[in-house]
Amino acid sequence: MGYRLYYWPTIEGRGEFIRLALEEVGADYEDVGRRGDGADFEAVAEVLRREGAAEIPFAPPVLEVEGHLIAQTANILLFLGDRHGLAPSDEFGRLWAHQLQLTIADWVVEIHDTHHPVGATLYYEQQRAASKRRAEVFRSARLPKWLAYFERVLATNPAGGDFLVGDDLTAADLSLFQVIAGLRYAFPRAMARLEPDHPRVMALQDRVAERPRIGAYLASPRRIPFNEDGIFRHYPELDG
Ligand SMILES: N[C@@H](CCC(=O)N[C@@H](CS)C(=O)NCC(=O)O)C(=O)O
Repeated sequence: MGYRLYYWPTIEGRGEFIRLALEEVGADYEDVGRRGDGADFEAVAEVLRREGAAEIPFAPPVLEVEGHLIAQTANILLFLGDRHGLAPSDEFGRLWAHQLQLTIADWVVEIHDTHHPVGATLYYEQQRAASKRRAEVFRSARLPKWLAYFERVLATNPAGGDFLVGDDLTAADLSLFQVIAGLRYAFPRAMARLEPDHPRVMALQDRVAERPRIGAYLASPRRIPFNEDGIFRHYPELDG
């Protein structure tokens, strides 16, 4: 089955949560924004105004499958998880994994807002002072709270805590991996300070990176390097 992923060509962004899931299951997919035909941004923008689409997406990432357009990162991962064994099969396990996915989505918004506290339509340079305040609060209060939460989820998993849910990988594990990788890029000093207190989260990080398909993907040109246009941006003045 072939999928089409629509996401902005130059950043990992929220598209990366989908790419990691597609790569882990070895899915056949086209990353439309990155096909290199010179119309990459336009190809992604087109899907948002597609004539005759039954489901109109508000924003990318969008996954096209069998003529349907699925949007909202957590929703796409709910679909892929069910289809490709990246989710528990029982009702409450499935809801729990999805709950964690939605929680990660909330975290991602907070991370984004450290460099865009006033609004997404202004450049970072236009909201520097507010970013500094926001990032301070994020680093001192919110980041420790988020990390402690996921450490606790792993510690209390009755199946042992190698993964967030049950005893097997879910899309939520892949997404947590991406958030930690991004935080290490964006806030290296804060993360160096906090990581030792969260050994289970960091062990999961290594476990995901060592998975054969994920490892191959991370080493490939398909993995876009972090940069200062995406969600996880390294501005030294926001770290500490
Ligand atoms: N809640 C949505 C957010 C989607 C979103 O904000 N997409 C960004 C890129 S990461 C975008 O292009 N937004 C355009 C806009 O909000 O106008 C999700 O999780 O997928």
